[in-house]
Amino acid sequence: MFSLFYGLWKYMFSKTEFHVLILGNDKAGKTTLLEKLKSLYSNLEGLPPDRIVPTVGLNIGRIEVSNTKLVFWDLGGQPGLRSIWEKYYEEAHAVIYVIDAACPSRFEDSKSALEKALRHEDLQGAPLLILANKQDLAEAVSAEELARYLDLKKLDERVYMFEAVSAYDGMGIKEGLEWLVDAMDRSKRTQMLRARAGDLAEAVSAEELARYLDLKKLDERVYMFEAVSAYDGMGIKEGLEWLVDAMERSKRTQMLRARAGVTGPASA
Ligand SMILES: Nc1nc2c(ncn2[C@@H]2O[C@H](COP(=O)(O)OP(=O)(O)OP(=O)(O)O)[C@@H](O)[C@H]2O)c(=O)[nH]1
Ligand SMILES: [Mg+2]
Repeated sequence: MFSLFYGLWKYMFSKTEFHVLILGNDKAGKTTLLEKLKSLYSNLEGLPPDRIVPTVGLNIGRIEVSNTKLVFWDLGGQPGLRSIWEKYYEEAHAVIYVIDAACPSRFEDSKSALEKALRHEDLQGAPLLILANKQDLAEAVSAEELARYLDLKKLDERVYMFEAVSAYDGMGIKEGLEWLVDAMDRSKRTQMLRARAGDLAEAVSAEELARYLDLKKLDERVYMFEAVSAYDGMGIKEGLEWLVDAMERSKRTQMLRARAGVTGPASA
């Protein structure tokens, strides 16, 4: 039981870390958004827009929002670089998809790249925040218009939201991000990623494991189940003390000692 309570405690009070993938066409404003996020949520002054160059590799940004650590992965959006995106899908808790709302001629390209990403099974269940960026420009369409235009059929069962933002002046970014953190907190995908990372909140107790294994052959053997964590050391001392004691009392130890020519009782 202890392991379950400990797991629950750890689950509730330790800082959660989420990985957020920032995707979208080239020139949509992904890196500008990342730098703005750093300015808004950390002590770091993000790069000014005129120092930002097209992304070829990966930009990483870390911020903290209400006791939650967020790690952003910003990838290059040029068509030749999009094949790299899927390498990051498996570990991502959520996706921010950035669209240049002032450039309707590229909506179709955005839509097909997004649909392709959403079809990938490694992104199953990942909450999706679609940003209609560049709202500081007069010609930018609203979030509603962009949603109508994209008309994404595949979104039905996905947790998603459209938000109008400007990576230049910061408009809408906090609202979008708050929604995303909440969506990741509630998401089944987050549970799944935690379980895969071996989070103790998902671990069953030693008793439950023993019941599950139901080892018939153990009847005559001296044995014990112990709940442990090789990460933080929980349970390991108790298990090892029991094992030393069991070895001292064991007939097998007597037999091995006799074979090695050591005389006297096993506990000597
Ligand atoms: N007016 C305006 N321009 C923006 C905004 N966000 C980005 N830009 C401009 O759009 C261009 C592309 O921005 P980036 O952030 O490099 O775009 P990206 O999506 O990272 O592009 P890749 O790295 O090539 O995939 C730059 O000239 C930015 O200054 C915005 O909110 N408003
Ligand atoms: Mg970029």
